[in-house]
Amino acid sequence: MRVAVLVPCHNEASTIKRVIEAFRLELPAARIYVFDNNSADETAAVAREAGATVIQEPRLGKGNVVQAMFRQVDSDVYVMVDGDDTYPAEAVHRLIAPIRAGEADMVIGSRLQEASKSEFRALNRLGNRMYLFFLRSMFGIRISDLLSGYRAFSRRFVLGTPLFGGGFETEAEMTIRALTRRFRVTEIPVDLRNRRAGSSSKIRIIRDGFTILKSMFALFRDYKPLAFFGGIGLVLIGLGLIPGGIVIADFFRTGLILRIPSAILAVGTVLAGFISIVMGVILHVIAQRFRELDANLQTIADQIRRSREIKDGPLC
Ligand SMILES: Nc1nc2c(ncn2[C@@H]2O[C@H](COP(=O)(O)OP(=O)(O)OP(=O)(O)O)[C@@H](O)[C@H]2O)c(=O)[nH]1
Ligand SMILES: [Mg+2]
Repeated sequence: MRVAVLVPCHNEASTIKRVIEAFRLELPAARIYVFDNNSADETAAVAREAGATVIQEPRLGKGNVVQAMFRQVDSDVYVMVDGDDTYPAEAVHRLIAPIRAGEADMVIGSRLQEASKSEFRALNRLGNRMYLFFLRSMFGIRISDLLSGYRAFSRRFVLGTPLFGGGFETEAEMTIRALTRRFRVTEIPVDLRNRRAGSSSKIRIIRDGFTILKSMFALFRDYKPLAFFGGIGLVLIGLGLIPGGIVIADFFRTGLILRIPSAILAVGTVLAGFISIVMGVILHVIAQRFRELDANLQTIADQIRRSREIKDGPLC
């Protein structure tokens, strides 16, 4: 089975050599790809010298690079790891084992499981907790690390998962798409190291934090439209009942509609709420139909792959 190690990099010249050497030691037969994103330092040259295949991606952003990786690299097992030397290469065997055994389509190297001894900055730990809370409330998904940059994928997942997020929302996007589209996802604990002195973080907490949240809400709207628009509808109806209740109380007391503006506001808000709920129902039915279509397409792709395997030997 071919294994490809994919390393997204933006200005990681100080650490990339160590990452390549560590993975070469663990997986001597694997091909290591460094996807360089307009680095201003020597990342590409250092990576090439260390024996990696360097591919340039002109569109800045980790998500853009992940999309390029999924399109350009052909392998049976894929490992994605940051170029900042914070993830342990020794854990890669445990990471790819479920993919090799055909038991999972995505394995997340979780930095936040109980068994993980991770050096986490307090703000990052808090941010991760918040995202896990949103993930659980919106999608009912319970995992321990939504944003880990250390993962293994099956060929089936890489070929069958369209990604659109261009930046640091890419990990959240791939996790949510995988789980809502019923790919098999498992987690294994890994220990995160702090960045070494001289290497600097690319994440901008506020900006990237909002992008991740925005992308989670967009996926919630797309995959759970009834909960999204139905929720908005119920809130609107609830708000409309405040002026509406007053107008109705007046009516029962006096037999007259005394507050015309309140009555108009109540009718408008309650109607908007109903429209939102109806929209949610329509989109839910459409999404359900697309889910069936998606499942059928995956079955067809699996069958084609299986018939090729029988002809050419195992692919994945
Ligand atoms: N190709 C590419 N890689 C990027 C880009 N931005 C970040 N990366 C890489 O993505 C990986 C993760 O970025 P980090 O800055 O380590 O983000 P993080 O791991 O969430 O946070 P810290 O490790 O705490 O800094 C690193 O290998 C970066 O070099 C980008 O625009 N293009
Ligand atoms: Mg990092």
